[in-house]
Amino acid sequence: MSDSRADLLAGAGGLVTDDMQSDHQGRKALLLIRNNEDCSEFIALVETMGINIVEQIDQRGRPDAKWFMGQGKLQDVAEELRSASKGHPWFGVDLLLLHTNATPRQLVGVNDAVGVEVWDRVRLLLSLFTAHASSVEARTQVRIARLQSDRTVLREVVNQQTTGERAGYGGAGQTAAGSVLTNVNRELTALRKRQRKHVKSAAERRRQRKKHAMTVGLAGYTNAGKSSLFRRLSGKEVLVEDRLFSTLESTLGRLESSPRVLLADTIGFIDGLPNATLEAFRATLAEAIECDLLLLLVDGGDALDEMERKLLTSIRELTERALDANETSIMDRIQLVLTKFDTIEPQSMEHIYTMVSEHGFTNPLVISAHTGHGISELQGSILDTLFGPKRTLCIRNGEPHEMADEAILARIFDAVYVHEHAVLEHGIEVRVSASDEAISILRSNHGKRIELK
Ligand SMILES: Nc1nc2c(ncn2[C@@H]2O[C@H](COP(=O)(O)OP(=O)(O)OP(=O)(O)O)[C@@H](O)[C@H]2O)c(=O)[nH]1
Ligand SMILES: [Mg+2]
Repeated sequence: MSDSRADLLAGAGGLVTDDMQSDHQGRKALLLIRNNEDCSEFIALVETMGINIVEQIDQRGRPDAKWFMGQGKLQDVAEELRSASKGHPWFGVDLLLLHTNATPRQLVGVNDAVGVEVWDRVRLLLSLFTAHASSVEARTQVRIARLQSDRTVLREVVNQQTTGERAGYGGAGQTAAGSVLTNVNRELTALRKRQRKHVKSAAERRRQRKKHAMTVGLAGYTNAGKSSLFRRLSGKEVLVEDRLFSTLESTLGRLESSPRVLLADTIGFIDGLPNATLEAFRATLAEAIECDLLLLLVDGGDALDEMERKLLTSIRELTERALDANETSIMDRIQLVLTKFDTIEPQSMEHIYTMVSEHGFTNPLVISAHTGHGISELQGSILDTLFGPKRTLCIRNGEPHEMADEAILARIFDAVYVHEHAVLEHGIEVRVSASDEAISILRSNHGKRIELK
């Protein structure tokens, strides 16, 4: 980043709108907390990025509308930061973290007071997404989300300059922050246009695919084990890591045992992402949500209240997204899957079943992508839901003037899901997954030639 840009942004709530700043490994940060709130997830996110929190500073009381902390406390922090010399634990700290979502006014206020970059929860997530985004598509959606968020901060700065709360007017009538805002708006328009085009062609591809295959979406809180299950079921290599938001885009693969079934792995959910930010990821989520069956994954190794929090966040996100798409039936298409069975204490199983059934999930499946526990049951259940129960049909040899056995077999292939078939002396035996309805249609078309065993 050029010096002039850095100067310019130094007064803009600590925004660094440049893409350059995507590696935060090794940075040192302070974490400001109000009222001793639980920050474990926030800290896990920070650690995922390789940032080192050198101290947590907690203060009781209502968050201040401008300074987040009490003004005196914040000034003390700023003073100590400025004077920290070599040997002081705060030496080299160039990032201040606020554990929760702050208003643009607070971000600007705190940045003005301390003079280093300030991230609240949303800015932390956006930085993490930026660091993990590897494809063009993921980078575009993350950039849109970032610019949208930057824009609210820039607007606050411009607003303060217009009302005279802060200096900023140069000669040309527009403030420096104002011209950055103009650029941000311009870039957003261009990126949105590109994304709209992409969304349109992705939707068309989805529509085409649906003609030939059934789709199963994998959804759940970040780190629930979606990609691990995807890999197990499809055999396709995807990134699996013990970090939050390894996956930022969707990947499609075929169910290894049943190529007519497509699987979609996608980005996970998390608490505290405002709708405007999530909006940028909607197209990615659509890949998994617009499916015939949705597997909702919940990490079985979590503590019960943590599991419930993540389950509720996932349900909320799914229903909101579905409502956006004018769909009300999403809950009917969800199968709950408890993952990481190998990490679940046997005595907790009963409590887990009780908790999930309180939220309407009476038949959760339990799996481990690591040990393979429950995987074949899950595959069976997927086929059962999509095509109907597994059963055996027998095509009886016909008279010479009747339809050939092979022609009937071809009809069966078209109508239901065929696992295998064998030619026997008296006809052809076919193992299928099929609904009662599909079977009765076949039988009414082919009379006594098709027998249900
Ligand atoms: N012990 C155990 N660990 C698992 C199992 N399945 C997944 N994990 C681990 O959980 C972590 C997250 O797994 P992923 O498959 O990347 O989870 P994800 O839901 O795709 O995560 P994001 O894409 O980051 O949202 C990894 O460290 C996996 O090795 C399991 O069955 N048992
Ligand atoms: Mg993943």
